Amino acid sequence: MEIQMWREILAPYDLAVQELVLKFSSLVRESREAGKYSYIERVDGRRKELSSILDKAKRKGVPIEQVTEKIYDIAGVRLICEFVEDISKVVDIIRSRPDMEVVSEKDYITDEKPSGYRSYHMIIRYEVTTIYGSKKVYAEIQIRTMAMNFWSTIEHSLQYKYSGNVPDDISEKLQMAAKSVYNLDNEMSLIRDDIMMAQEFSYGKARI
Ligand code: 0O2
Repeated sequence: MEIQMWREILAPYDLAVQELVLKFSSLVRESREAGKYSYIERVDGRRKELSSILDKAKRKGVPIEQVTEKIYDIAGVRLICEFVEDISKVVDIIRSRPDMEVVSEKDYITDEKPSGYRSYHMIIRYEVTTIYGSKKVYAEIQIRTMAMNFWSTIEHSLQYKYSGNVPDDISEKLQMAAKSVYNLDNEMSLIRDDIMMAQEFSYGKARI
């Protein structure tokens, strides 16, 4: 397909990422300005590069004409939480939003992947309007703790470095590190109430 054609296809996804990042960042800001603990600590977003979309389509046997219907993470947003308990709160917030239609959910926190990967994934349908008109696109929202994010970022870059064939000894070390991440999240949960109170106190003093 031609470059202009891809621009038209991908424009709604670029806009969806921008809008979703803005909406979730606003939730963080509003909570803090109201002196309330924010269940979301940080928001990231990206539109998948065309080369990665084409790679994924090939890997999954999806014809090029069907990428927008069969690849759900062309628009991707990542919500980073401080504590595991915050993740279900964020999931509830998303489920209750009228502008985000939840299509499917994957709980890799209860059912950790064999690699050690843990994260909560939601696929949503989200409507945007560009110069080409209105369109509902799929977007993937990944929700995870800071510790889970640290692990998955390192693991992802190793997968990239070794082109998906990470040596066994490194995979084993990653699995051990994943257990440490699990333990760290549990230990941090023990002091969650104290940290929440301290944060509400400091945000409560914020300026208008
Ligand atoms: P990238 O480069 O991050 O975009 P499916 O639901 O099976 O049809 P998919 O997309 O494989 O399709 O689903 P899944 O398993 O929910 O994975 C979606 C995304 O989650 C991946 O996107 C990764 O971002 C992340 N992910 C899944 N498994 C792992 C893992 O073992 N390690 C890390 N670090 N991330 C993982 P992409 O397109 O694979 O990659």
